[in-house]
Amino acid sequence: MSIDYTDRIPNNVSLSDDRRLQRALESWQPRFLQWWGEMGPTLPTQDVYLRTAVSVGREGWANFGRVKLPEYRWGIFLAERDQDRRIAFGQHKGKPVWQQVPGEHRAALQRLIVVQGDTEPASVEQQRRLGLTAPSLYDLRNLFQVNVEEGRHLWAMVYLLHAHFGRAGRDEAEALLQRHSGSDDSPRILGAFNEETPDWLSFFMFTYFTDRDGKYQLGTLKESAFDPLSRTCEFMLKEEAHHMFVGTTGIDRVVQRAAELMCEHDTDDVTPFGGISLAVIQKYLNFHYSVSLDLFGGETSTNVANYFTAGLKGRWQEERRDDDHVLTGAMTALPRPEGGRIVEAELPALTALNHDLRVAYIADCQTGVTRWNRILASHGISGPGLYLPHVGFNRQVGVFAGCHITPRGEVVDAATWQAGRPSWLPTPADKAHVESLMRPVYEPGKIAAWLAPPRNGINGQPLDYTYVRF
Ligand code: BYC
Repeated sequence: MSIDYTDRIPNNVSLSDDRRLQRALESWQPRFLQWWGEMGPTLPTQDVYLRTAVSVGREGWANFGRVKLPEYRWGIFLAERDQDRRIAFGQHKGKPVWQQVPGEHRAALQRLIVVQGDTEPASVEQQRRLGLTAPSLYDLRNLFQVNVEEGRHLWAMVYLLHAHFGRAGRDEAEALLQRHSGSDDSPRILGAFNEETPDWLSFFMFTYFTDRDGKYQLGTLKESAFDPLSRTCEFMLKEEAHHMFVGTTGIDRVVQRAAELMCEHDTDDVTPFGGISLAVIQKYLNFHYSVSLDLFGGETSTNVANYFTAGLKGRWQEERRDDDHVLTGAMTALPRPEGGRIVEAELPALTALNHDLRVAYIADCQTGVTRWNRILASHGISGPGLYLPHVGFNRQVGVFAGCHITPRGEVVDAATWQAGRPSWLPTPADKAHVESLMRPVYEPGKIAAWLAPPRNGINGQPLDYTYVRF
């Protein structure tokens, strides 16, 4: 079904057939716009070259054009419905999926949707000042693309809350605009979304590591027996791919520039030459990776076992798994700290599903690291290169919380950990250096000196295209 852009709220869910729902969402819309005005991008612009979905099919979901940011058409888009879709896992496996929320799963589904919804505006809030220091118009445009789509992902969750959870859902939709990233009084729900994203290296790390958690969480919600949630997440995943592209290629470009300066000046410390040294890149990587690992919840969780058994949240690529998809009685091995060592423990697979998802995520994260080391190798830089720190490093959630584990996976005492901290996580001096490089470059085709230019423009446009007009 194509998207109706004549409606105040563009949608492919026949919103005009349900007047009550339409009115409820139309009364939420001005509050969303007010939030966007107050908490969205701070940099004023005339228009931005953006992609907007005009239908969910292959041809229509990526239409490019110049858009005035406050007039972006945030809408409600669900992937096409598969009339024969059946539940793929858990105790209801094989039965038809649900178009309505079953009473007994109301609270749990609402919780999952609220947690997912809360992350979307949080990231816009975290990134709101980055427009003031973009390294090029190309990057600035990518930032705004990510921001408008996170705003649309908020709409996606708010639609589900309004359409399926009655008064409680409407209250939760309000609360999504009232919590704010980093607020003392009403912070965002998950840890990583209360951290700052003060500079573009952090932004690239965030879009590489934290948006990738989004990919994996959305992938599990796409398996949900609650079909509207599944279809919503399926479409969100398409948009999410570009966010991770921004992260992957952003870090590519920072690493490439570091490598060029290392060769040119025959040194590892490229700080005096306006680059970011590999040691600092590694520290930013360590921080964003470990904070993102926390987003998967505890290694053992009865919540996740209940979600799975009830059919609310599946596993990554559930239908490709070669097992019974019910997992009663299945066991799995996972690492945990014990008496100063890290050992493998056998646990019921059902309660270890957060760990299961994290394993797939970690393998995916590793592909970026391999790619960045390949860039270094292509400049003749061998040696240890960049790496993912140990899964227990710097963790606040799960079995490793409270432990002192080095990036290389040694269990150490608190004093040793504190002494090592400045070489593992960004120090005030590292942050000050990165911050000092953050100067806006807004001339078409020009690019800041701390990163390499992108390989290609957006949608076939040249690099010197005016992606943003002021
Ligand atoms: N910070 O049983 P446990 C994205 C809470 S990112 C604070 O171990 P569970 C995006 C937890 O809520 C994807 N609290 O974990 C990316 C629970 O509290 P309650 C977002 C945390 O429930 C970039 C308690 O601790 N989507 O889309 O199995 C830009 C015990 O937890 C944290 C989702 O997360 C934390 N890090 O799993 C934009 C999907 N971790 O319930 C967007 C929906 C845990 O006892 N959420 N807690 O009060 C979920 O599936 C699960 O709630 C979680 C946690 C995976 C988050």
